[in-house]
Amino acid sequence: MDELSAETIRAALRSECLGRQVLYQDRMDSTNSTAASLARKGAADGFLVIADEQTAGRGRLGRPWVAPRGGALLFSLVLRPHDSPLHKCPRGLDPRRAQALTMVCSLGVRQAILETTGLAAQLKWPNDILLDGRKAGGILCELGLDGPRLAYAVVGIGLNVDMDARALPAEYRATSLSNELGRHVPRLRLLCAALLYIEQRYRSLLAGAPVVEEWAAALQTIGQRVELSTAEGMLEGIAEGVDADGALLLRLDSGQVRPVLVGDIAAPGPA
Ligand code: BT5
Repeated sequence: MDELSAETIRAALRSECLGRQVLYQDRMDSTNSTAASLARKGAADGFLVIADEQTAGRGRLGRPWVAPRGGALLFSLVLRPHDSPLHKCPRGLDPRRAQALTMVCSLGVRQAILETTGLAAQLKWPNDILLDGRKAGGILCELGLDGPRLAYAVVGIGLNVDMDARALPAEYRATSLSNELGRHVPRLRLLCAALLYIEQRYRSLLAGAPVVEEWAAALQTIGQRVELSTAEGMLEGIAEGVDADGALLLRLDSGQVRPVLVGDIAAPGPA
């Protein structure tokens, strides 16, 4: 287990903005909750909140995020697209396009995993990071709105790095980088690479470049028959692609194509 601290992180940073301000604690309830409360008090774009252990880590829709102390990367970034030193973007980001922030983070983490370990992670719509078909990480993007405008976003990233994911409940179908490689994987180098590669894509997003093509190309489920659990119930069909906002385009058996922005791919459907 490698030691993380605000000092070791600052010394190893490769990014210009993300992580320049950092709050590290060995234990927090949830880095997303702490980051959101700091954002409400004015924390700047790129503020990093990171912990060795969470007592109430969460995923989407109130689901738990569980990780043993010290073996995972558990961090959140405060992002303020309308007020970023990386690129002047006074119009900010339309909250309806906020899935782009999840795309930026998953692609950055994927590149960091490749650079530091040689492993090629797959992404699963909408927010999973997979290794060999098992879940190694997830992203939780939460928004702070000021009327119709995005005041801030908090993107939280949980990644199973140096831990035995077989100790997690079997139904998670989880793995970790160290499980896949059969060796110890230090977290600090991976964290700093992730911040750099997230920042590069975040900067392009602020400059108006679309990230959706790169994201769609990294998604593992496109072209497959899937079962999708949504607020309206289960839907089944072929995952044909994603639209510019990141909604999954599901071709139903009726031939109709339905965009779904919020949901989970429950299982690959019958062939
Ligand atoms: C996610 O949600 O995948 C987003 C997870 C984000 C976690 C980070 S950690 C830092 C920051 N602070 C927080 O409090 N959260 C963020 P979702 O798609 O809803 O998936 C949640 C599901 O993943 C759970 O219901 C479990 O089935 C599974 N799961 C929980 N812990 C896991 C782990 N360590 N590895 C793999 N799967 C896990």
